[in-house]
Amino acid sequence: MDRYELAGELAREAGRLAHTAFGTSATKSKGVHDVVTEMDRAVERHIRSAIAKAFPGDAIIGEEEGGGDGHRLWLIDPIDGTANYARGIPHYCVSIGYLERGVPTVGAIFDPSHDGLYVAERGRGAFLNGARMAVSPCDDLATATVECGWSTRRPAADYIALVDRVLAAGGAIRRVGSGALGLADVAAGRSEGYAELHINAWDCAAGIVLVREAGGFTNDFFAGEGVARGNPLIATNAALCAKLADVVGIPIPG
Ligand code: LIP
Repeated sequence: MDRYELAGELAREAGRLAHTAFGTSATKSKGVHDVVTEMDRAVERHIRSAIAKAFPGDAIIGEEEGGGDGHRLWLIDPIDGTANYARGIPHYCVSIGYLERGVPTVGAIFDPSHDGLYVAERGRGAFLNGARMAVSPCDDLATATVECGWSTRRPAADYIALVDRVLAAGGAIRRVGSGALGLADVAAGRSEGYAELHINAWDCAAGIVLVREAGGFTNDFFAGEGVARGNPLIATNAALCAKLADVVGIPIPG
C-alpha cells in the first residue's frame, strides 16, 4: 500500500473509531476555548502506530503528542473540530497530511458524520468518495462565501477586523470550527474561500493538498516556521485569488 492509499484507509478507520464516542468522550481544557478529549489521544495513537508500521522511517507530528520534522513528514490531527465533537455537533473530522521534502503531497480527511472521505495526491486530483472535486467558478466576492476561522491564538480585534474586511468587500462569512472541513468545502466548490489568521500545520496540511488538486490556490503556508509554529492561511479559487488575498491581507504567491 502506498502513502496515498494508507492515508485514505486510515482516515476512514480512525474516523469510525472517533465516532464511537461522539459527544460523550471525557474532555479536558488545553487553554481558553481549546479542549482535548480522551478519544483525540486514542485516535492519534491508532494513526501513529499504523504509519510507523507501514513506513517506519517517516517522521510524524500530531496535535496531541507533537513530534519532529523530517523529509518524509506526516501531519495528523486525530479530531479536527474537537470543540464540536465534544459538544455533539456533527462537524468534525480526521485529517492526515503528508509532506515530501516540505511539499504538501498527500491529503486525506474523513468526516464520520456524513461518511465523507476526501483524498488527494499531488498531480492526481482531489476526490470525495471517489468523485472528482473542483473549486467554485465564482468570480464575484459579492456572491461569495468565505469561512473565517477563529481561535484565541490571535486577538479578537484582529478577527473582527478580518470579518469586517470580508463583509465590506461584499462577501458572506461563516465560522464552523474545523479548518480541515473548511478547506474541504473550498475544494468541493461549496464555499469560495477559507481564511484564518493563525492555524496549525496538522489542521490544514491535508486540506491544502485537496484545495490545490481541486484547482484552487493557497498561500505558502509551509514557508518559514509553518510546520513547527503554524501560520496564517488563505485558500480560494483562481478567479478570486488576487481579490481575496488583498481583502484578507494574506498574500498568495504567483
Ligand atoms: C481547530 C481548527 C480551527 C480553529 C480552531 C481549532 P482543533 O482545531 O481546525 O480552524 O479555528 O480554533 O484550532 O483544535 O479542533 O483540532
